[in-house]
Amino acid sequence: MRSDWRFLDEIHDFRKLPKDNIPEVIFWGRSNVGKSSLINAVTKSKIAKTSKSPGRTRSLIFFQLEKKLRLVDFPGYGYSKIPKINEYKLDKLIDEYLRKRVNITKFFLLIDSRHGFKDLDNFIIKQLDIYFQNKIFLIFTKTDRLKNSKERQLLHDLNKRADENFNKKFFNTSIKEVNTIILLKNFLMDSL
Ligand SMILES: Nc1nc2c(ncn2[C@@H]2O[C@H](COP(=O)(O)OP(=O)(O)OP(=O)(O)O)[C@@H](O)[C@H]2O)c(=O)[nH]1
Ligand SMILES: [Mg+2]
Repeated sequence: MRSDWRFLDEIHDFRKLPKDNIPEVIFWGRSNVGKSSLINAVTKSKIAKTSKSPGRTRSLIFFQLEKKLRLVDFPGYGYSKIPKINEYKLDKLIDEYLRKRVNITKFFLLIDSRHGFKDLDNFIIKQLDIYFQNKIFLIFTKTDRLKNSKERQLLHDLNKRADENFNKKFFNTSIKEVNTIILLKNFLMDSL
């Protein structure tokens, strides 16, 4: 099936955001957690730029399905090697987007299934919860990299925490396991 997703825009300035109210779904999480890769997987395309090294996405990048739905590829957090002056501008843009954007419908927060929740993840979930409580969903990424039963147990523990501590619906994904992507995609399409 042909994918009708396309790159829409790369935004560095709040005033340049798309003016319409098409629903927006955000992908956020630490640098290198797999946000851009997951966007490519669910859109069955290569519209998002991915990289082996962290800090690839440094703006808000919008992808759009017809006039129905947008995905927003967020810059990763927790990567310290980026000049502070650039990061200040980016933080301001993210802050303003989160405070003022009215058409945010879902918020996917990605956690690397091998590394679990870090302090910054916990902090961000808590902050987002204030405004977006029912719109936040957790995604544990790169599950193909869990090699033994001990590592699978860690994922089980993370799932339990997502449910019991954070009270969030969650997904376990691997861009190499198509069934995990289909589940996420179906859920995403419910935003339509
Ligand atoms: N094995 C495996 N590797 C993955 C998976 N998802 C992403 N990766 C790899 O992880 C690396 C980072 O992926 P990106 O999608 O660029 O990560 P990102 O979160 O967009 O990173 P930033 O834009 O820097 O914040 C790349 O080398 C991907 O190929 C997965 O499900 N399994
Ligand atoms: Mg990226």
